[in-house]
Amino acid sequence: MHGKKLLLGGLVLVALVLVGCDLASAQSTSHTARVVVREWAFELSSASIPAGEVTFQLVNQGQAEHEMVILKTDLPANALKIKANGAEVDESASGEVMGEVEDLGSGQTKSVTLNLAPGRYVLTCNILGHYKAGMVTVLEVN
Ligand SMILES: [Cu+2]
Repeated sequence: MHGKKLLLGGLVLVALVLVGCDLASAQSTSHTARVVVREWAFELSSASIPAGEVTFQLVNQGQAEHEMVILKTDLPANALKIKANGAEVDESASGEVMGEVEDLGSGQTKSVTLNLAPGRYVLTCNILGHYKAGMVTVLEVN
């Protein structure tokens, strides 16, 4: 009789440990990508990030105002579709717009949290002329 109680107690303990592991892995699906923005580049803290909840923390270390548009696309970073004005990316023709951070003034920090599926994403600044000046980079989500 006493042995059965011990066995039951052991099973409860194992169940609690398993639940604890589940909670820990759920929390680890949230990740942060730090992005330094300046003329004329994006510097990502990492070129790839696990799928799930991704928080982009942007800091504008440049002098001009910038923005960041996140596109899901397989186009090469230097071959996005350009609007008729020749100076802006045609966002919807280039891919799926996942989100953006606008009006990031010099010295400002802003963040956006997105739920990203595995795939290839391109980050660009779509202020007139900024994409062509080099403000584009690729993020792999896996
Ligand atoms: Cu810009």
